[in-house]
Amino acid sequence: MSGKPLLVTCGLPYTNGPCHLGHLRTYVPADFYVRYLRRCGEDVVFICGSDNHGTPIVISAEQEGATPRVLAERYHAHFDETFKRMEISFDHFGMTDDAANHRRAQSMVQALIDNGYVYSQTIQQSFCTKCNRFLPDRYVEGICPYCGASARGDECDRGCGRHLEPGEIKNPVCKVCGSPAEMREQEHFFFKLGEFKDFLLTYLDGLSGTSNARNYAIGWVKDELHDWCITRTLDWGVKFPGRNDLVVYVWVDAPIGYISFTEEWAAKTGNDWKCYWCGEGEVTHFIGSDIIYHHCIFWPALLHGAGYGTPHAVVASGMVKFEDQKFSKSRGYVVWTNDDYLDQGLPADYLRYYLLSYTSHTKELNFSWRIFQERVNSEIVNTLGNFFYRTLHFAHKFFGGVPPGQADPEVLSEIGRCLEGLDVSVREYEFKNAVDSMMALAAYGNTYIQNNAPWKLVKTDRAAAEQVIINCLQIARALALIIEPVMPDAAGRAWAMLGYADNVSAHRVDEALELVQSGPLPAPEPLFAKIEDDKVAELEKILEKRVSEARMKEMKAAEETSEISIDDFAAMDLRVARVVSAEAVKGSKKLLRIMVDLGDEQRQVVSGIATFYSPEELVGKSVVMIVNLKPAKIFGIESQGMILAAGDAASLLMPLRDVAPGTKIR
Ligand code: B3M
Ligand code: ZN
Repeated sequence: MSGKPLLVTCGLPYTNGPCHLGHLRTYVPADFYVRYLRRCGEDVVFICGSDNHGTPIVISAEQEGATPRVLAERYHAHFDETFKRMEISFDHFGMTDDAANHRRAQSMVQALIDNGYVYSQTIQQSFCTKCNRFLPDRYVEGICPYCGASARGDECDRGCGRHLEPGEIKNPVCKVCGSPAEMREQEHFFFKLGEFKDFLLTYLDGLSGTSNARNYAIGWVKDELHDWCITRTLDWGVKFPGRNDLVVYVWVDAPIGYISFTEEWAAKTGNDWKCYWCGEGEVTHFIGSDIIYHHCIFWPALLHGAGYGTPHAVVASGMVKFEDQKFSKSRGYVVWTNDDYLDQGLPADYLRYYLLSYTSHTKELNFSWRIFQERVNSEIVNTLGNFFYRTLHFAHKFFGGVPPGQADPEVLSEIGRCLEGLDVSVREYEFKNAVDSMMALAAYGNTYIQNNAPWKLVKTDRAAAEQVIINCLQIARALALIIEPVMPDAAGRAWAMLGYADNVSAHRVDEALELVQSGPLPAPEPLFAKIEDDKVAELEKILEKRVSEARMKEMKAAEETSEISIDDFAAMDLRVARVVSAEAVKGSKKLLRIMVDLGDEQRQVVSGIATFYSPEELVGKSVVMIVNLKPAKIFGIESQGMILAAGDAASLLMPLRDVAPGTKIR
């Protein structure tokens, strides 16, 4: 570490929906990181807040008949409380709609204007004649001009993921009333992002954090860097200086929240916010990998252009899937932190452990209740919990506490090695490795107590049994000290069971090497409880129910409109297939068993076209086939797809020009 004061932030949650596990994938590791550094005696502040502006919140508020501020405050309180329940230890949690942020955002935008980085331009913008208003960002939906997927006004969320500028979306439709929008001229203000190319390339070259953030950003900067429209026609937001009819784009005032929240914290605690944003201190942002562009390109350019310092590191977490499915609120693939987890009586510690140790921080995490149960039961309960309980139970039962003596040097060096590995991993943002090294110490302790069996030894050689248990207690004490950043609650209980009256977090991690002192111990209790099978079945049912309800809703909506989306169409894998052989199915007049060539594989299909075609006339023909249809048994023969035909006489669909077998139909 540089020894400089460090400010750590987390991406600000939008106040238009509850906290889910996708959020926690960023907040838990950030909290782990901060807790660990604090426990190394470093000067670190942990800042976050809620993101209150932007169209999603205005739209949700309109639908509810509430004001955006009321909605923002409600979800703000929700996130604040949920983070506390999850033991996320922010030093301050602000709101982007609070006065400090309005002030800071306006002053920064004014600085950008003064420094010549903002220009005005008249652009074509979607306008709804029925609602009589301009349609910024998510007020409008349409087609992505880059990839053709259905997209919302500011982002191609279901296709290529690109940020879309106002007016860019094709076939715009008003999100509120559904009527097609027309284009109207309006004056807007632009930030000259394009002028920051060289600055960004140099900046990104020296940016710390995870390599995914740096590498994606460098690729984008080299590829294309267009100016950003930074104003929107809305009432809700931070007013653009000198214009009452425009607010700044939410992605301008949201990251500025990092600064204004630091100001609020500094005022509260008597510190200097400038140290982090215009001085010696360093800033590390923890974010989800879907907002790398905003944090590694837009944000440093904004800061630099307004005369501020730039962040030292960006740590980007991988996305979360649920039971193998892409996260989707509308399809029901989501696990809500309160309803589905904490309110089910599950401890924050387990989820923290799972999120940290599942895989490397930048990789995708595929959440599954079964795997969650397996990991908790075998690692937390059976390895860590068991070792701890066996040690304390034995010490209490036979010696009434910690017997006098000193742990053996090998045990101390094992702890020392664990601390070293842990430290390297945390500082490289390899949180899984960090947690794994803690668990390796627990496993070492378990093997040690098992192999030395003090419960046998005590009958023949009490002194030897004493030495074994001192070693185990030394390891148990080290574990209580080092697991605190992962499982703060369990660490606190473990610390108390080891006979300490104070708070474990008041101790440095490296105190794990200080010798255990002899003295009495209270009777221990198990640290952890197993997750039972029926509990998991219950939790899985909640998810299944949500998914099936979402599917019903979707089907109903589809019946009403009878339209399908481009995604529905894309879900069908249609390909050109060449018939290799065909033969009648014995015992059936209608069926043919057909082998087709799909380029890289051959497949067998059973098709009801025997009354219209002879096997010979089909061989060599190219037909159209749906290949990802669920296989079905027809007359006892597996059919791996379906050949498409039209009309009562089953006229086969064939490509007009010759194409290779396996060619995809789009
Ligand atoms: N609220 C989007 C998100 O939650 C946005 C982050 C702002 S960070 C300055 O992904
Ligand atoms: Zn797109």
